[in-house]
This record gives sequence, C-alpha cells and structure tokens, in this order.
Amino acid sequence: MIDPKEGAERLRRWALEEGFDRAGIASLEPSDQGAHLRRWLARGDHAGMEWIARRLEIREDPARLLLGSRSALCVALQYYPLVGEDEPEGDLWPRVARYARGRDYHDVMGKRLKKLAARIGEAFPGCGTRPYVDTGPILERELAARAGLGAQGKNTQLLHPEVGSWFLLGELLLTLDLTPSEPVADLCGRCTRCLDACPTGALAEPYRLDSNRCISYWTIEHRGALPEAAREMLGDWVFGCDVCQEVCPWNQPTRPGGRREEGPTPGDHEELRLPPERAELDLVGLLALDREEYLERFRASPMKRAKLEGLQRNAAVAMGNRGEERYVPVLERARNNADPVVSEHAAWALEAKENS
Ligand code: B12
Ligand code: SF4
Repeated sequence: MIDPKEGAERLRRWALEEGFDRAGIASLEPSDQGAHLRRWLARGDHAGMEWIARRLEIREDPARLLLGSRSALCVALQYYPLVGEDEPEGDLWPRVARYARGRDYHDVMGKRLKKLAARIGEAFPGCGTRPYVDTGPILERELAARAGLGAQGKNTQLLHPEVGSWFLLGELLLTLDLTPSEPVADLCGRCTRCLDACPTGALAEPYRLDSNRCISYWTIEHRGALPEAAREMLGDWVFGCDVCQEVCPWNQPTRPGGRREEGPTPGDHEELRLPPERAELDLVGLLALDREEYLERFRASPMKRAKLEGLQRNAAVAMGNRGEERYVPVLERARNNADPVVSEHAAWALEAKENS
C-alpha cells in the first residue's frame, strides 16, 4: 500500500524530473463548475466548438475516463518568458500567440507524460494511468486549480503567483489514492484589466469568455470564411491572441506592491522557442507559401491546427486591416489562390485597403 502523502510527494518530484515546471495532485471528484459550463453552452459562448457540448457528463466527472481512477497528477509547462528570448521582430511573430511559436506542446508534454506513466507503472504495478494534454473531455483549468497549480483569473486563464499565466496544462489520471495539493487563493481581487483591454469585448463579465468575439477562437478554431464582423475583430492577429494575458499584473515585470521586481519566473524550454525556419517568415512570406514549403516549415508547429488555408486567410485579413501599400502585390497574387477562402479574403483585404 502506498502512503498517500509520501506517494504524492514522490510523483510530484518525478514530474519535475521529467521536465515539467510545476506539478500537483487533485482528487478526482465531480466538477464544482458544471452549472457554469452548462450556462456557458446554453448561451452559445462556445461559438462553433460543438465538440465541447458532447460528453458533458464526463467533462463534469473526469473519473469516468479511467475505471477506478482516484487522483490526477496535474502538470504545467511554461512557454514564456523564455530565458534570453526577446520579442521577435517583423510583422508576423508578435501577432502569433506565444504558446504557438515553438514545437507543438501536445507532443512535448504528451511524450513526457507517457514516460512519467511508465515510471509510475513500474513502481506501482497494477496502477492504471491515462495521460491527457488538451486531448480529453476535461476542464483542465479547474482540475489544475484543485492541484494547486494556480487560481482561475477573470480572463479564465489559470494564474500562479510566481509565474503568471504563461504555462500550459496536462494531466495523468491515476488509480492511486494520493493526498491533494493545497489550492492557490484568488489572485484577481478587484482588478479588471483583462476585461478592459480585450479589443473585442469577448470577456463580457469576469470568468465568462464569449468565443463568438474571441480572436483566439476565430484565428485557430474557425474553419472556412470569416464573417465580416470577425475580420474586423482580428486586427492583425494571425494565430491566437495574448492581449488578456499581456495586461495581467501577474504577468508584468513589476507586480503591484513590487514584490517580485524581476517579474515572472522564466521557463527555459528550447523546444518551445521560435525556430529559424519559421522566424524568417513575415506576413508576405506566409501568404506566398506553397504547400510543400508550408509542410516543411510548420511540421512540428501547433499552428498546423489552422491548416495552410486558415493561416493564409488570417494573414490576408491582417494585411487588409493594416492597409499598407507593400502588401498589395502579394494580395493581388493571392486573389488567384486555388483555395476559394484564401482568394476571397485576399480580395476583401485589397478592398479594405482601397477604402481606408
Ligand atoms: C475550448 C478552449 C479554448 C476556446 C474557449 C476558451 C475558454 N475560455 O473556454 C478558445 C479557442 C477561445 C481558447 C482560447 C485560448 N486558450 Co484554450 N482551451 C480550450 C480548452 C480545449 C477547453 C476549455 C473549456 O473547457 N472551456 C469551457 C469554459 C466554460 O470554461 P472556462 O472558460 O474556463 O469557464 C469556467 C470558468 O469561467 C468557471 N467560472 C465561472 N464563474 C466563475 C467564478 C469564479 C470565481 C471562478 C474561480 C470560476 C468561475 O466555470 C467555467 C466552467 O468550468 C482548454 C483545454 C481543456 N481541455 O481544458 C484549452 C486551454 C484552456 N487553453 C489554453 C490557452 C493557452 C488558450 C489561449 C491563451 C491561447 C491563445 N494565446 O490564443 C487562449 C486564451 C483565451 C481565454 N481568455 O481563455 C490553456 C490554458 C492554460 C492556462 N494557463 O490557463 C488550456 C488549458 C490548454 C492547455 N492544455 O494548456 N481556448
Ligand atoms: S484572447 Fe484576445 S480576444 Fe480572446 S478574450 Fe483574450 S484579449 Fe479578448
């Protein structure tokens, strides 16, 4: 029999040895947030992400995913600030969400979680394990909050007092009984900077994100043509959006009260840095890419989720919203792109430039 406290400590230590930045244990009880989730769905805040409405009973009770599961080992991997990384220059990379600049975190974290599962399986024969990184019907932020990895902020992101919100989440469901970690207390207080700064008003009220107005949703999740209103909302973001995190006091070098002048503790994962084969691309280069070059450059990138057509659609819209003369030649070529969505968005961008 494993001692729940000693076992929890050992597993947390192994997670750090595997290369995660933080780890904690949550007991697998049904969600406290089921009513919020159902209200969010009923209001249509999930936009076109119909898959979130499926398997709701599991999302509300993740223990159903693995027979006999009792605990989750939750892990966090920091993607920013990376030691020594400056903001990239040019017109593309500042407008790609920071989590998406390096290797796909699903692969990076998934591999580490599988190794961790194998180690746990060897040490505790018969123990069931099941890894997830954004891949299962789990409210990952709620689970991670219970495991002490942070407190949910008003922008709905999980925040930690030492590292802000620049980290990604994963978890290993386990059939072991382990002592849960201490939760982190609320960090937002009366602050509403994220709500005030969101350029599209997607944070309609604290803890409620309306995906129909979220740049991250439109640039990453939406397939096909963008509605007119969404094209304007995008501004010049090409993949994801970081505004509601950039303004958060917990992500600033100097915190209220100046407690940690040096800012959030940095993560340092080489694989999450922007690699040279993508760093050299700008908006023009992205819109001009052919499929072969795209596959070569974006092979291991999380940006593949939007596919080449989605990235070029977004690049055309960003150019239209910037309205700069230098984009005209590449937009004129893209107007003849074989993909009807790319060509239509290039035509829209040229028209937007003319009307500006
Ligand atoms: C769908 C999804 C999206 C959607 C919807 C976002 C959303 N807020 O739900 C879109 C595409 C818009 C999106 C965007 C982003 N995402 Co996303 N996304 C997910 C995914 C797959 C599911 C989230 C989910 O279940 N949403 C359902 C809604 C209802 O959940 P919720 O917004 O958290 O709402 C809860 C709270 O509001 C709470 N609540 C309600 N009232 C109150 C009151 C109080 C006081 C409290 C404490 C809570 C509370 O109850 C609700 C139900 O649980 C998760 C992975 C996962 N499986 O969990 C990643 C995930 C949440 N995303 C992540 C990231 C990084 C992002 C982006 C930052 C990427 C980017 N830079 O563009 C943005 C951030 C936008 C934002 N402000 O949330 C990370 C977050 C890491 C972290 N530190 O928190 C996750 C966990 C992925 C991962 N494995 O790391 N995402
Ligand atoms: S990701 Fe951007 S658009 Fe979405 S809620 Fe945050 S600031 Fe608003």
